[in-house]
Amino acid sequence: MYNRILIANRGEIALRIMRTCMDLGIETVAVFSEADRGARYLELADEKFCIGGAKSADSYLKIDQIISAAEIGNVEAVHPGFGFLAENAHFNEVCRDCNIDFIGPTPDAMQKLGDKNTARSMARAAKVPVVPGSEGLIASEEEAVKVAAEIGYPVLIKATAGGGGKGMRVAANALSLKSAWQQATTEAAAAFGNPDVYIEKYVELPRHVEVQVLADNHGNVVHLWERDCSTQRRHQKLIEEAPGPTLPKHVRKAICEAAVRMVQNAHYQNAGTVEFIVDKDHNFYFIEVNARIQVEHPVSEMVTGIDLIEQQIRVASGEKLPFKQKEIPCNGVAIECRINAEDATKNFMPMPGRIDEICIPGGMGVRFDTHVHAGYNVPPHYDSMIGKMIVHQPTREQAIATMIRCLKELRIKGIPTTAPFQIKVLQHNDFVEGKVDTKWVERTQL
Ligand code: MV4
Repeated sequence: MYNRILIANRGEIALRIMRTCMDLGIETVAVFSEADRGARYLELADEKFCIGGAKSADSYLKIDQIISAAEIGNVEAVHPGFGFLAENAHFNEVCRDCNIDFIGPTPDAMQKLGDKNTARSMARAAKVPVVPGSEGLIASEEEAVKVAAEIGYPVLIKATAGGGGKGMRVAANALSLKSAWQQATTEAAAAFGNPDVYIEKYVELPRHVEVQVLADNHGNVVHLWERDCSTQRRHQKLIEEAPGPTLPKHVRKAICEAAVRMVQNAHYQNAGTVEFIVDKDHNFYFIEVNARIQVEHPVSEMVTGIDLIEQQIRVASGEKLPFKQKEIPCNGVAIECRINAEDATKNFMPMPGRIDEICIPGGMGVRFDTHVHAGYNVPPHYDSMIGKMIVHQPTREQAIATMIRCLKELRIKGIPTTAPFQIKVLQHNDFVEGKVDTKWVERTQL
């Protein structure tokens, strides 16, 4: 087990990692930008280093600065959290070259799975269902038209270096496909430095279901069941829950087993998420692997009783998984609401600023992961999430009721948040009946 770990992140996930490290008796080294100087969570670290200016590019994305902090801080491992450098294979490699463990997959697995077309081929090889589409990359608009004619419209053009919805274009017919291909490749080259795209049949109004997986360095792989993340707006998740509310038992079993096969074949190690879309007939299709711990990992922790950050650290240090698949339950229902400093009445405009007062809910099955406090200034430089309300109850009905109570009890004075909007979603019949797909928020007047 490690003695000292550097946390290459900020905010609630940095505090989340610190807490598990402290529970395990592991010292922590924190890094912070000028914008985060003085943040209260930093006081919990055994040592902290300023790594640069407020802009992410000047601090949390500065590999040399973070490595310097790791060297001076004399750490054995780095936990990247999510976002920033969490899926940067080069950073992963630099850590290992400097004899610092990267708490995550190998650079090779990260690199391969980061290329979405390669990941798709790996899924096929693992007999994981993929959306009907091109065998490989599409080199011209003529080839795009040919492939689309075979799979049928509408089709989705995806950037192989994209992910999370970035670099996607829908085309309803051959004419629009030609311009969509041009736009997609130009946009991908500009955004990712890689113009390569592939094509898939567009699955209308899918649900977004993802499977949490955990693999050690000894060939053992388990899943921690699935999460439904369909309640999202423009690819920004708002509410996540475990287990998925609409999956029949046989589909849950199949999708979780497919995720395990994918991870085994990819020689993936540590925590990861295998993401699927599920159509109205419960057909599921592989989309991508997220090679990091995710924002919504707490809902999987609540229903399984497993501390995922602890297991990430143990696995990275070479330990074997301490449980077999049959020992991992899925108890009750957990729901997470991301509390963002945004004004839902103003098109979810980010509203950074000072939190004058905050009252955090509690009670049976209530968890609020946050780094903010009264007097905290929400900086404008990073994403707008200021905390995550998580509830865990025996049934989905109870979990929804407790979440609504908590969102009402939550008092944050000084900035608007998404809580009032999420109350409306949780009270809506479609949500209660599990009829929310990935476009529901955008088409429903709340
Ligand atoms: C799709 C899809 C429908 N058909 N692929 C979105 C980003 C990445 N996670 C994969 N995504 C999707 N891939 C096919 N062939 C629907 C999504 C999707 C989505 C698409 C548009 C708007 C919001 C979305 C939310 C989740 C998934």
